[in-house]
Amino acid sequence: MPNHLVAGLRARAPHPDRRAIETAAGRVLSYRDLDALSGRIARALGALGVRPGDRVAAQVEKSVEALALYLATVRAGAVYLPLNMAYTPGELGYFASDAAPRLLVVDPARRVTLAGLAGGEAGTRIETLGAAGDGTLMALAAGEPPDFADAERGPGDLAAILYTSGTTGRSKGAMLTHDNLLSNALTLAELWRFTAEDVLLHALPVFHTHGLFVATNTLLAAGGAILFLPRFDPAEVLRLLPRATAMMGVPTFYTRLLAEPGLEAAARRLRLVVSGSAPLLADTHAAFRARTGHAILERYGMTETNMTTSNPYDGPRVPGRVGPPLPGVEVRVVDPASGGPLGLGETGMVEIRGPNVFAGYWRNPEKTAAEFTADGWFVSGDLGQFDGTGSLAIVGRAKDLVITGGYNVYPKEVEEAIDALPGVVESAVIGLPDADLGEAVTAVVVRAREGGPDAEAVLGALAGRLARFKQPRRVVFVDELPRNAMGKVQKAALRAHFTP
Ligand code: MLC
Ligand code: AMP
Repeated sequence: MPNHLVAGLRARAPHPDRRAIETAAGRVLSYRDLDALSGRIARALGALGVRPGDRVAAQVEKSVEALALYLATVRAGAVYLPLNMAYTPGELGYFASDAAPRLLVVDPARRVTLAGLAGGEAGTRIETLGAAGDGTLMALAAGEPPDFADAERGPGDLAAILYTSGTTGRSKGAMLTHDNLLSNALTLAELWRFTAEDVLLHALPVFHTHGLFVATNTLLAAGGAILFLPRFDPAEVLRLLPRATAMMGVPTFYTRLLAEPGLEAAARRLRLVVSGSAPLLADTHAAFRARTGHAILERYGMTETNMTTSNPYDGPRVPGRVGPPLPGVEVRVVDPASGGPLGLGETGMVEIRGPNVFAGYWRNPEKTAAEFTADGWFVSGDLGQFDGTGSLAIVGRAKDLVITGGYNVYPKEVEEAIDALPGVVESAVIGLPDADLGEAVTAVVVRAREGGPDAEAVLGALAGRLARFKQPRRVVFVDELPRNAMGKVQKAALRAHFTP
């Protein structure tokens, strides 16, 4: 048995001399180089005691080595668990205890702070990897030979666990199989016409589905090249865009690029511009088209399902719609109360079934059971509506979620942190429209009559406890929260009231 994901990605591998990755600083790795790098790391993982099925967690800066660590983990038959660099040590402690990784790879600057996470149920070891490819893991890998026999793994074996914030405040690990990732990569490569001639500008983080799987796996599956930027920086994107044939991003990338005078010239060689992870405003779509001639192709996905729908490559890319289901993927819209099917134009819960849908939440069968219907459909928590052409629109969310700059923030987690402060009676966290981030995290707080904190004190107390992107941009105070007859806080009313 081969290694399902790696063998599948290699099936259309170009000549080993072809470019796989080029960094913004001009470092070039061919497919052969990338193979050798991930091979050395895979051997190092083995030397560190990582066995098939073990979890390898990584909270590291974006680098070629970080990407190679992902590939090495999968080649070794282990399960990759990437973590946002913005997570605080407290947040990281939860992931480490829940996932029980055999190995935790961290930035060299954090080794001392995070040393307490070693040991535990899986005997977690800690190694380091820095932005420049430095650190103890690479020192070990450098001493290993480049060839590595990939561990045998079947379609249903786990390749990765990605944590998504939970409505109850605790993150859940979405278990993604080899075939979840491979089937999606092959489908997208074909649908979006990626070939070995393509060069993808990659400015997304590599700890989420979008940057790690949609951008990376799809390009590797097609044998194309990745132009790898350490982060999204508009000036750097404009400098490198003329060399790319395609780019992928969250809507904030495109609104920020529209503020750049050189956009038209830089975008001339592109054949495809993809947006996802959050709703793309019709205005952004129109402005980008007017400036560059490109109709941004919007697609819809989730950590649990990878990509589910996409606007067509040929044919109309309708602003505000995310397109029909991908080939092999089924989507239905149902009445959230009865579960019964709804007709065209009717808004209801989006449910998804197909090879893209994850295997469940890590060590959490109750949550898994709660989010699947009896007949095996995943309940997305998004509200959608089909039109007569079979194209889906995401028109809202049933789940209480804020998406800021493409990052998800579950209000409950922030509310719990605010409610714990002395002098706070209760709070409600909402997302308000924001021209840059799509939605901005906003805290609506009820204080005790005396001795309650001011906005600065609330923000000061959250700093260091919650990742920066979860911290409110604005704190407002009210005498009481609006509630419905059931006593539930009416967040829609709060949003309406505070939207400028
Ligand atoms: C950074 N900050 C954010 C933020 N990103 N705050 C709220 N929301 C965000 N998204 C903080 C910074 O820490 C900083 O704090 C301050 O805001 C200003 O930072 P900035 O320099 O303006 O932000 P920047 O670093 O440029 O980041 C913005 C961004 C980035 C949009 C480029 O957030 C990003 O790369 N987002 C992509 C997210 C993503 O990949 N999502 C895919 C999920 S997968 P301070 O303290 O310095 O002021 C998924 C499935 C699917 O959803 O369908 O794809
Ligand atoms: P995540 O859990 O980080 O993977 O975020 C997934 C969520 O992002 C989905 O459930 C949607 O709410 C949202 N999302 C992703 N793509 C789109 C899109 N094109 N339009 C609207 N919402 C989207």
